[in-house]
Amino acid sequence: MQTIPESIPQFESEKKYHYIKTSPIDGEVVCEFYGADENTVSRVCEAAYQEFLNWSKVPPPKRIDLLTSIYNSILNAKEELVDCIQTEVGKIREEAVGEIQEALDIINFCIGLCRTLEGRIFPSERINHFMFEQWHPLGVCGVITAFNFPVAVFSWNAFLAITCGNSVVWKPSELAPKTAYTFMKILKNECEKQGFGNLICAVFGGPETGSFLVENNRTALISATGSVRMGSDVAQKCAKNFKKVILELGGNNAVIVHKDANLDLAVNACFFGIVGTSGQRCTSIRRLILHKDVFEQFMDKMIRKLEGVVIGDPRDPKVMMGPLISDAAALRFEEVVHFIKNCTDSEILYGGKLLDGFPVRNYVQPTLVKVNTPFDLINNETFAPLVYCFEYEDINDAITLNNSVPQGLSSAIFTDSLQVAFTFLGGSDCGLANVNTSTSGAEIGLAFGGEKQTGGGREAGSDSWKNYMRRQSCVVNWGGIFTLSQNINFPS
Ligand code: UN1
Repeated sequence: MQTIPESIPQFESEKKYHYIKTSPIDGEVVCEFYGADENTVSRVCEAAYQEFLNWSKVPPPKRIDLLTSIYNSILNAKEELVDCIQTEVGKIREEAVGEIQEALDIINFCIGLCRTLEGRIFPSERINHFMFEQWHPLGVCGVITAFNFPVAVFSWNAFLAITCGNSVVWKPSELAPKTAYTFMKILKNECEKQGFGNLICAVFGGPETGSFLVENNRTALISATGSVRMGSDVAQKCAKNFKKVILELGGNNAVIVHKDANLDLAVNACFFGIVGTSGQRCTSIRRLILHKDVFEQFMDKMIRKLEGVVIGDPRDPKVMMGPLISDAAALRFEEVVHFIKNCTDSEILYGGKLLDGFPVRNYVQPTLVKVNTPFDLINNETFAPLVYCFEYEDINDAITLNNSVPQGLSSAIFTDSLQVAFTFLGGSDCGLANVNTSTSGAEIGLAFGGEKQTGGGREAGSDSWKNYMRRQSCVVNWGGIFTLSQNINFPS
């Protein structure tokens, strides 16, 4: 059995928290590891801090060299990484390859950013004064990631962070340690070659290791992806020390299909939103809000497509949907379906079953539930391909329903009416709002993140880089005469 070290750089820890990672595909053991203890986390953070002092002095355009060599080495290791993601997370090949592409895309973006990290100039009310903003790195950025995008979401954070002159300590999910370790080896090797060996570090382990990272006094920022409960805990711990946070927590994403929508387009897009990554993206569709005139037609088409979904070992090229990540996830799916069937005014239109004939019980059917009377559980995200379906008449009611959950990550509408589309864009309270495309599958070019319980963070494109830097407001008096603002004429 492969044993993964507790940290990179490697330090000896107390062998207290033991983890065995098994594949969601067949339960085979992938690797084992011990969680990094407080002492190890603090030594790793110190090493990252020392490297930050070196790296932050490298002019941003010169950082391109390292980013380019990392880009090339990821490209060379693509097959190895795809293999890890498939075995460890259960993604089909197409999606695992897409995840590596997402990492490469953000590096491309960062390479451009190295020459465009800009500050603004503002007019001063004082004569011969020059006012501008500049941005400085923060220090060590702690990055906590979930199992579902073990490479891409870390990449959004880590590459922006180093582009901005920071160093990084990663606490990957205990459900995807081997992918993280394989990725780290590539990064470490490239960083070492350029003389910045501890620029990107890692600590392996579960929630306890995550807490040590959050509470370590060397981390200046924590970017965390995962559950609302975890995010709330991270936010409270960071608030105590005024540490910066970027949170990307639960989604409860809805798609509205209006009566004038191109239904084939809507069905095709929603199909991926439901089935893709076995419903385990934070952007996956959790709710379908369908106009009453198209409800039946949409459902007929969707159910026909769902009947054709080949579920199984994601390494088989015919398979379209792999397993859920764990037995616990399958159990949760089963409990929710049981509750829906027995305790709610709703009906299962499709699916609802765990599949037999596999070595583990992680394989579930994509499931559509028609909700007649809403119930509390709809407010919680079941991280599985389970979708609550609603009917509406008035577009304003549909938007109200979109906004009625505590989370606010992604939203979408299908319509051919400009008026309806812009009414929706103005009305959705989510961080992401799409017209005629689904809630999942965002490009890296825009800022990614959501509101309310999703945590308010923004990662990836646009000006998200500002979250990894501190702003400095600068005034230079170049005239040789002291002048006060607000017209104050102070007696001297
Ligand atoms: C996530 O699930 O945490 O928009 C990220 C998407 C992907 C990223 C998902 N590009 O579906």
